[in-house]
Amino acid sequence: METDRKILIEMYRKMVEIRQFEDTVYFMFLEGKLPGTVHLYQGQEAIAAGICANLKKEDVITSTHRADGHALAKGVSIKSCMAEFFGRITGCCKGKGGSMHLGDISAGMVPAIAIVGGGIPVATGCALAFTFQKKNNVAVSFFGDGATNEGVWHESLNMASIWNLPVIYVCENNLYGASTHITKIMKVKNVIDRICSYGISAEIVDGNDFIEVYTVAKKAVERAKKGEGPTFIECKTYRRTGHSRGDSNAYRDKEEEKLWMTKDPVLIAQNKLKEMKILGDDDFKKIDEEVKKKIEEAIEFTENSPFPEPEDTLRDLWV
Ligand SMILES: Cc1ncc(C[n+]2csc(CCOP(=O)(O)OP(=O)(O)O)c2C)c(N)n1
Ligand SMILES: [Mg+2]
Repeated sequence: METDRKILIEMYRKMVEIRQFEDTVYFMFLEGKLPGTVHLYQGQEAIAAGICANLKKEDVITSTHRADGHALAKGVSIKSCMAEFFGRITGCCKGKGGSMHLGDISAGMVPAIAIVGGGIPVATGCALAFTFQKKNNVAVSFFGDGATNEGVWHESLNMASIWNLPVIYVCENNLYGASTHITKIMKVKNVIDRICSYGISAEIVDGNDFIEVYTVAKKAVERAKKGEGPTFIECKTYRRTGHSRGDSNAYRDKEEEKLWMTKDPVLIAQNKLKEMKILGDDDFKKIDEEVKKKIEEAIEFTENSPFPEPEDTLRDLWV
């Protein structure tokens, strides 16, 4: 029970870290200080936190253009994520990747791939490698609903199924691929309705509820580690912000938006933790302040870090 308490508190802390990290970088983006673009993960924090709470450092994840939530939840440090966003040499990819390529192999995160669906075969390959190496680890692929229209998604799932690979496919169904609503590109109601063709164990979960995500992921990790093969988890969720940059979501149905805005995963987590008498308002305030301090330290660290030199461009390349 004490372990459960600790896990729940740690998951909540991760969600707050992601939320505050993003509030900060978005503010700096609007101030014109952040180069490039930004794809916020706001509204989906319970998924990264709930899944990664079940993973060991040696388990690996792959991610997407919306990568910071996955990175922070998997244990890539706030400092190295912040520095990477700002292209500094102290970033997790030495400033060469930016927000869409966050990752750190030493933390068990393959640098994110922004090509939609790109991380799916990589996670499948990592799972295959674990079986060759006789390692009892699991690979997790995070991707959006849009990625399930890519051919490589279907090919990877079939291969993982026939070879019984220790891989977990986590579809974050936020109802949109950029500005396109899911109903315009998929005739079936749920993404898991597509899974029956692969014979993979699949489940739908409320992606805004960290405990539900955690519980389903726990089962999936146990199955994979017992050699029972892949699991597909469809997390129903919603982007609280635009797709990227200054997207105002003008294309979204206002009623749909209003409904989902009432389901803030951070508030849901607070209410659950209060109901379970695990944390109260003072604890939330304390966690907020502790995280705020870490974010401020990360900004200072970033601002004091140099940019890569032109000659670094050709370093760390595999040619
Ligand atoms: C192969 C490919 N096609 C198109 C794009 C442009 N693009 C970037 S993100 C995105 C939408 C992806 O939607 P989804 O997979 O649901 O992820 P979400 O943005 O909702 O997290 C698109 C079309 C891309 N990066 N890669
Ligand atoms: Mg989507």
